[in-house]
Amino acid sequence: LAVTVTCEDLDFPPGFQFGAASAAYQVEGAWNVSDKSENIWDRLVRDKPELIADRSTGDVACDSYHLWRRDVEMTADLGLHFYRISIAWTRLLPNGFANKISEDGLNYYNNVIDGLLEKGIQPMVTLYHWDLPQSLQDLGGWTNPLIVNWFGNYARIAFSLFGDRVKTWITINEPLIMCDVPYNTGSMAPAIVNPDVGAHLCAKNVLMAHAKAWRIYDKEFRPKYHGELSLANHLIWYEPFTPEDEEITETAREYMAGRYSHPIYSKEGGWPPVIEKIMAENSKAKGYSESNLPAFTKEEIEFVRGTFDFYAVNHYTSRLIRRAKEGEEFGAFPLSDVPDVGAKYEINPDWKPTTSSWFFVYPEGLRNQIVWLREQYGDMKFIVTENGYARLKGLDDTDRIEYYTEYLKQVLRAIKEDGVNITGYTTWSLMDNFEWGDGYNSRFGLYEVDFTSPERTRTPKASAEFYKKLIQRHSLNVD
Ligand code: PNW
Repeated sequence: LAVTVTCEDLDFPPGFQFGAASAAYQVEGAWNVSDKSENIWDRLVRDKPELIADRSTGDVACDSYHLWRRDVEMTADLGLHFYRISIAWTRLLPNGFANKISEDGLNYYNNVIDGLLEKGIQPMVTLYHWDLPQSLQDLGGWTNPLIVNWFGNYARIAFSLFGDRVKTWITINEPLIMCDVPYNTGSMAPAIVNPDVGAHLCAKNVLMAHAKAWRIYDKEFRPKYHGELSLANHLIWYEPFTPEDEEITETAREYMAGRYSHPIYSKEGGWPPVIEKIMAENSKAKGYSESNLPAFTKEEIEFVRGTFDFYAVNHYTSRLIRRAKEGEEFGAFPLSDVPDVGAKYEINPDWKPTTSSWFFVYPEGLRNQIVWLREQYGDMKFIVTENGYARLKGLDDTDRIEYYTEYLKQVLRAIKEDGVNITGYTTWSLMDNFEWGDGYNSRFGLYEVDFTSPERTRTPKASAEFYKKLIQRHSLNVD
């Protein structure tokens, strides 16, 4: 029996905001223009071209460095409330350190920010979307605790240059994909395979660096600029494969989402206790003399705890979790199994695959994930800072429209039935772009980009028309 929904049910609450996102390395191009220096992705695509499916690079990408006016025009055509961009650290600070600000880099970001504001679109700015200065990587990058200060100094400069106009900041994008993927699988920059130690050093330093930036903003900038900051977490939702897998699934959630949430959002702070315990046991069993999960001191726990103004959710996909059988081998976390907690994953055959190997469609995952976060950490404001759909090129992307419709229905249910305070939603992505290891094969854009034309022509897809209407009506009831 079909359930009838009234138009009312499909309306978004007043004030709910719609945006779209992109990231510097994926769209800007101009990798060596002016005094911009090399970052770890510039290095990776040259050193290890075999890691990119089509052996492409972000050297030119969408050429947004030169075509930013067109990007702004697109955001205005869609009627976006906000556009989420990221700053390329090496474009603003060519040395990586705070001792030199690039004039051209500064002009570029001023142009984009002012261009958006002229059209009434709020810029949402991410400080770090994975393009670490190679100069800092050479000093250990995210495994060196000094990066907490390096990042803090970069953040302070960005706040002082743009904070008068940028009111929503994301400090760091997806610790899960920037720490666990590179150090467990070597498939993303800096591609250093060191699953026992590297991934966890990165995790702790990322949390500390985020907290440093939040505290700098809170103390030095919030009183005059009144903005909001958070860290964006990539969350793969886990459900039990069988009813007996309930407990291991909850532990796997603590590993996936808890490691990067508990230290910031929980009342007590620090690592999730269950993960701390498992990691201590695993490290001992492997013969290490201390836990591979680096401890937080009491001061550090207090330093990180509470450093948020909202929870930023990046969500695409889900997994089914089960306990590994005796002697069963594990794939690497997070795209495959969760070896540290002894969990294997399965895919529900009903979940449609996409052109990205890690990505299966399960709309309820978004609602379940957010409700879980609220249960763990209490009521707070949530913003979906990324959600989108991967497919091959083509303007007639009705499957993407279906994806957005179904995931947004789950956002509405979380708001209306579960009473979660979700205040905004962001599509990934405004336009097709360099999709990391998938190169230009896997397309996420509302606008198609012709990567064979020097003009990098952008054409709206069917999904762009859909999103525009949705924003106008402030409702999923768009026909
Ligand atoms: C996120 N995975 O990245 C990022 O924030 C974007 O830069 C990216 O384009 C978008 O999602 C779509 O992929 C991910 O392998 C990259 O599981 C890889 C994975 C997940 C997210």
